[in-house]
Amino acid sequence: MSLARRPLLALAGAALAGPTWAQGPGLRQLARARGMSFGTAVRGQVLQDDPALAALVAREADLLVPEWEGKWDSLQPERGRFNFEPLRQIIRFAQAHNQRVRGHALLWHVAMPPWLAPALREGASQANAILEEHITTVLRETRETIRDWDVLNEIISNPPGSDNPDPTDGDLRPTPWLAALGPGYAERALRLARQVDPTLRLTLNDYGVEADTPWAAAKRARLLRVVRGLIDRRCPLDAIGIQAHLQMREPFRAEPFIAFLRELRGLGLAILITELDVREPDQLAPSLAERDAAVAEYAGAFLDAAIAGGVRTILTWGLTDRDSWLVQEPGVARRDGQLHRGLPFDAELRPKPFRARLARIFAG
Ligand code: 9MR
Repeated sequence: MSLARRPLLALAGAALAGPTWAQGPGLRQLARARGMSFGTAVRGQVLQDDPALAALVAREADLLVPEWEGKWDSLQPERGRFNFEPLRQIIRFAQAHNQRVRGHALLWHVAMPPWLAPALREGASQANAILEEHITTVLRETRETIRDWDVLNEIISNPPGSDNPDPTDGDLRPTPWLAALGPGYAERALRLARQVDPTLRLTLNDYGVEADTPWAAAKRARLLRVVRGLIDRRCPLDAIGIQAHLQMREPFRAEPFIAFLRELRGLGLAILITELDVREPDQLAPSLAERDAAVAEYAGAFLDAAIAGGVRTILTWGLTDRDSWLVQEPGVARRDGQLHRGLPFDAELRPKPFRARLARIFAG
């Protein structure tokens, strides 16, 4: 744990003893009662170091996704040396609390260990062998404990106008994987995963498809083209993960988003919200109460649309403002010294209107 986060631990005991969050059913229970599922990303280190947060995760979530422990740099820090202990720690936590775990991510161009990009440049047959060894070894390890993996993460290119546009008008994002293996790599990874673990749910997970903007519409079209191409080639694919790192400065409108979800469902795919959180706009409302109400409203409108479009599984990317990448990642954290309040609980683990909105949604 970083020194910067240490002082917050002093608050943990107080929050644990406090009257607010321990009342009423947890979100996991409310979701279950509605035939839905609620979960969150977790980091093993945080579960270990922060008992109050761990208790909150146990109470609120019935589905966990490792925020880091299922990525290449955790699982295969050196070429050919696999390290499953951090992932196993999260799986043990989940088992102890009767929670399920989903996997993230078998193929991504970020969180690559330093050896990987140079190794992929050794040529297509080496790159193929590396991908095959990783997917095979990891899925053999998790066959009994993880039944849903993000096989492909963020493979769709970002159109002009988005935060991080790609220098291409191709549908696939230019990454070391695309460079090494060509456009067939997505199909290759999915087929391999199906072969190693035939009943695993294979998920393609991506972001930037939520807003009512021209570039998000373009990204929805790119994703649909890629997915249709895979299905036309009878490539196995079961679900689409919509990350939903929402940004309040972007307009959201239910109709185009629901239409997109219906197209995906029409292709026989399940849809999950996998990484929900909300970035507040540059111009903040004057009080915390107003800010929190606005975040809840934005997230709520999005979730209502998602559910109308057939979503039954919702995960937030962390539960609290204490442990969120929104406050920790430079470039995403606010520049005005304020902390984003984009998750259901605040940094002292108190529930915010976002949590109440989730509870209302699950209560129907
Ligand atoms: O929240 C994660 C952060 O702690 C990591 O440093 C980063 C790189 O591994 O990944 C973040 O999670 C990302 C997720 O894996 C994929 N979608 C976007 C998430 C936020 O960047």
